Amino acid sequence: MPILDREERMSTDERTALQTARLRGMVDRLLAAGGVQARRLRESGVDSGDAVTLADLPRLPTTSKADLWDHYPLGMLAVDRADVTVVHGSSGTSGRPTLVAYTRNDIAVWARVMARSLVGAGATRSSIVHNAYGYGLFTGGLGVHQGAQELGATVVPMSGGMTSRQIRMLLDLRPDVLTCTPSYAVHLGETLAAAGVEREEISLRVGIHGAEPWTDAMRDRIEDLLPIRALDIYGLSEVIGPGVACETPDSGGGLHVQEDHFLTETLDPATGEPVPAGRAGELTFTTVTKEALPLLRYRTGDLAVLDRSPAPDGRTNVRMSRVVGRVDDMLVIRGVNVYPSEVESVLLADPGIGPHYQLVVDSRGGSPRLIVACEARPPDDGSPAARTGAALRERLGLRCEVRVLPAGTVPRTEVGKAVRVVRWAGGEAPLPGLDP
Ligand code: DLL
Repeated sequence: MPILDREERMSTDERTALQTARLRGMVDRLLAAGGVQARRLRESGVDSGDAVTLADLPRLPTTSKADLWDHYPLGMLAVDRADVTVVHGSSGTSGRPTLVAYTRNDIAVWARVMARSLVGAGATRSSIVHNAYGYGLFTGGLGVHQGAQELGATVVPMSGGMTSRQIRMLLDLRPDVLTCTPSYAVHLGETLAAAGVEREEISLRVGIHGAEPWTDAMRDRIEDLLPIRALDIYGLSEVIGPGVACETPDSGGGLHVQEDHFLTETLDPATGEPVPAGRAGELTFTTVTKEALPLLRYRTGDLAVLDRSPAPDGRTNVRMSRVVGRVDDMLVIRGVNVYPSEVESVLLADPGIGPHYQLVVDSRGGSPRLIVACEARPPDDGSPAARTGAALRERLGLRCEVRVLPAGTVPRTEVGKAVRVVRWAGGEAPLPGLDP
């Protein structure tokens, strides 16, 4: 399988030299820009990028979403406002928007890392990319779009929603690459099946799915519904958008991080210290080539494991595992820590349960309980609730209530990110059929 750029297969020495030079340049740019990051650098004793090495990284100051909020909307720019060509953002799970800015060169870097992801997935100039990530402030739609154009592929800018029109385009244009959230891939697959379209009639060969957490169990479900290899892509607006890291069919089960642009660390969320190799930590990126909004050691809140061993596909950059959870996503139910992804793995391992689910944290009675709302998958053998309840108890050490609801009850997300956790503090049930 081809590799787009030499930077993806550099030797450690070559990459270290490139990263060091870029880190020094970034530190100088931040100091010259004179904002909050410059102040923190000076406070930590750094007055110039000159002598900084990669080994110094753990001692440099960090940034977080709170900094972007404190300087909302665009107070952390490191360039003249006139050099900003595009603004993107995300609404975030808390509903509080974060805005990010790009120069012309930032957009070129983004298009390139996204093109690397597409090539890694097997796309070529002849590919037709059906892009069902949302277009707009969200980075998914336009990010993938620019990457496909950089590659010279044909992109179909579907955006999210209007599923019947998507089906029509899938059948008429015969794309080989599908880009959308994993939950929307399921929805498309089910809609195609419901329309009586046979697997053999579907032209898609690979799917590039991200923007929300998903599991290997969900991958199996997507690959059952569609004749594709379903690959994971990771990214976030603050760092650049989709294309920070992407899986390839033979990356050996990890996502290659484009670490010539994004220096990657995993930190203990509690202490901020680097975690030992092989342990999950908070992904932290330093955007060494970004111009408009360079972020030093940006703490993402996403938890993953890094692997620096050589990958079977010949790429030498670091691999991250799937995101296993978020620092702020962990539910604490009667003293037990639960990550939604862990529930997804157990739930979807049961062939009798469909891929749509929501975790309802019911705190009406004081001490919260976890209700797992899901749907049966045909042929319904009548026992998935009891089986899955037992499996969840075994895996999480927590008794949860599994409610198998009628097909179609769990809301489908056609636009944006799937909502997996809902709170029930009082009043009406968040889903029909939960009241006993
Ligand atoms: O979701 C960028 C993106 C678009 C990535 C399309 C992949 C595909 P934001 O809206 O800023 O950017 O949200 C970023 O989404 O911090 C993670 O918590 C989550 N996330 C993104 N990709 C994955 C993934 C885009 N593959 C936030 N697995 C991140 C799990 C993901 N979580």
